[in-house]
Amino acid sequence: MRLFLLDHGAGNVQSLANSLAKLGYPDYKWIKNAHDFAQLHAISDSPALIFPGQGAFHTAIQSLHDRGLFEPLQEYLASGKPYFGICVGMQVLFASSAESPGTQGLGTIPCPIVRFDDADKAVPHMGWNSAECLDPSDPSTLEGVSSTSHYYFVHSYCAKYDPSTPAAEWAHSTTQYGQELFISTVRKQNIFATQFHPEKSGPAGLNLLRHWIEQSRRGRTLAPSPALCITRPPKPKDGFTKRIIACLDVRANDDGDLVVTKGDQYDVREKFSPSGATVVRTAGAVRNLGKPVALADKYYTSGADELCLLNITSFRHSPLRDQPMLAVVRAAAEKVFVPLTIGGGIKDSVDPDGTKRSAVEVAGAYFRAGADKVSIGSEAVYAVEKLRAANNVADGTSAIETISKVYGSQAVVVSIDPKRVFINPATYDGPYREELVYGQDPDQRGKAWWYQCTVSGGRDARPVSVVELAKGAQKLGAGEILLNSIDRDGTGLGFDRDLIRMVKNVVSIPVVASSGAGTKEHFVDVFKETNVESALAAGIFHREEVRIEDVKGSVKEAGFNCRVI
Ligand code: 1PR
Repeated sequence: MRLFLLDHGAGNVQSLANSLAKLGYPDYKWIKNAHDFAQLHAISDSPALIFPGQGAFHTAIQSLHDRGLFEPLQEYLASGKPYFGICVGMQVLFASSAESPGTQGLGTIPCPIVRFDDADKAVPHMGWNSAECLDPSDPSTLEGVSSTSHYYFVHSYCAKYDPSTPAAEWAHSTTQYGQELFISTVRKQNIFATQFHPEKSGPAGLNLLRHWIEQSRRGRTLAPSPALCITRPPKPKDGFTKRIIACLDVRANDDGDLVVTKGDQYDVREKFSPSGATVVRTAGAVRNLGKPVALADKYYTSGADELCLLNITSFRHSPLRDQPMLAVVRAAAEKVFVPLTIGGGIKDSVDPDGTKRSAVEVAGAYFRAGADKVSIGSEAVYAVEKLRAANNVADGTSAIETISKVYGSQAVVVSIDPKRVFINPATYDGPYREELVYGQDPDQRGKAWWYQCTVSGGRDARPVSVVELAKGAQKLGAGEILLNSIDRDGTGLGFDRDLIRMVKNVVSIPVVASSGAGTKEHFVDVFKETNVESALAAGIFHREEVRIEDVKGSVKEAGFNCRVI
C-alpha cells in the first residue's frame, strides 16, 4: 500500500505529516496538483489517500478546482480505493455548505453542511468532545473510534445528524455539542472521514490514524451502509470538555538564546535587591524557566489539551527573520499532537532588507511550521481602533480579516492584554461608565475600574476598552479570545473572574481565561463562576508547583467534563 496526502494549500497539513512520522509511516507522497494525482494511478502498489486540513469550505473547493484536483478526487472517491478525510476533508464530501452559499461540494453525500446555533454555546465548536458510534456492537466497524476517548474538534459548520436524511446512511458516529447532534465520522464503502482532527487528538487520535493505515495496508473491506433510522435524542449534558492550556512565553535571553520566561505583571526580568531592602525592578537577567521544545513535550505528555507559544518580543523585529522561533515551532510540532497556538508579531511587516511580508504570509509560515492557530495581540487593538474610526465598517485589510479569510476564523485567536484603570465613580465622566466594575472583595471595596487594552506586551495603553476590543475582534473574524490580565499575571491570586464574565457576556466565540492561576482550585473557581470554555496557566506549571494532571483531577471531581489521558 502506498500512502498519499492531499495538500490543498491551506491549513496545517504539516501536523498530519508529523503524526505519520511519529507512527512510523514516513513514506508518503504529497498530492498538490493533477500531475501528482496521475502518479497515484501509475504506481503498482494500491494507493490510500488522506485529505487533511482545516479552512473555509469555499477555499478548499476553489483550491481543488484551481489545482485541477476536483474531478480526479471525485473519480478516486468512486473508485473504491481507501479515502480518509479530515475536517474540511470530510465536509467537501457534502453537496454544499452554509459557510459558502453557491459553492458546490464534491456531492458524494447529497446533503448540506450547516452552521451551529450559537444561541446557547460558543461557536466555533473548538475543543475536545466525545464521539459515539451508531452501531457499537461490531468492534470491526468502529475504525478505532472509542466512546471513552475525547477528540479535538474545531469548526463552526457541521453535518447535522437526522436519521431521516440521506446523510444518515453515511453516519458512523455522532457528537453532541450543546443540544445539537452532528455527524462526527462518516463511513461507507471505501470512504471514512472525521470531523475532528485525529492528528491533534493526542494518543486517541494517533491510534485511530494507525488503525486506518493498518487496515488499508491489509486491504480494507468495503463498509456497508449502516442501518438507517437510528434515532438518538440529545442527552441532558454533552461531552464537551473544559480545556486546560499551558502557555510558554518565549524570548531571547541576554545571550541570544530562545528561552521560556515568565513575568510578574509582564516584567520578565529577575528582581534583585543589592541592599537586601529595596526591590530593584527590571534590573536582572531575563528569567529562564527552560527550553521551549522540552517544556512543550513535557506538557503534552502531562495531558495539556493545548499549548500556546508566545514570542513576546516579536514586536521589535520582523517575525519571518525570526528563524529560531519558526524552528522552535517546527520542533515542537514534531512532538506535540494537540493544538499549538503561536503568537507574537503576526502582522504586515517589512524585513530589514525592505521585503514586505503580509500578515497572511507570516501566519502561513507558522502554519507550515506546524502551528494550528495564530494569536494576534497588538495588531488587533489597532484594527479595532480603525474599525471604530470607520463607524464599525470593516475594510477587509486587517490581519484578523485576511488570515481568517484564507485559513478560517477558527485559526485566528486574538490575545488581549488588559489592565485595570481605577477611577472615582462619583466623578468619572469617561466613555466606559457602562463597563465599570465595582470592587466586591474586602480589599477592593469602594474601588471601581474599567479595563484598558494595551499593545507591545503591556508597554503602551490604547484608548480601547476590553469590551470594545472583544466585540471588534469577533466582528473582524477572530475565532477565539485569549484573555490575559496584566494585573493578575504571575501573581497566583486566581483568574480575574470579573474581567472574564464581562468579555464572555459580549462575544459568542470561545474565550480562554488566562493570568493569575496559583492553585488547582483556581481552575475550578473560574469554571464554576464564569462559563468560560478553557483556562490557561504558565508560572505554576513551569515552577512545578501544580501539575496539569492534578488540575484536571480537580476539574473532573468538580463535575466538569475533562479529557484525562
Ligand atoms: O502584540 O501580536 O506581537 O503579541 C505579543 C504576545 O506576547 C501577546 O499575546 C502578549 O500577550 C504576549 N506578551 C508580550 N509581552 C509579554 C510579557 O509577559 N512581557 N506575555 C507577553 C503575555 C501573558 C500570558 C501568561 C499568562 C499566564 N503573557 O501569556 O502566560 O498571564 O501567566 P501565569 O499563569 O503565570 O499568571 P503581538
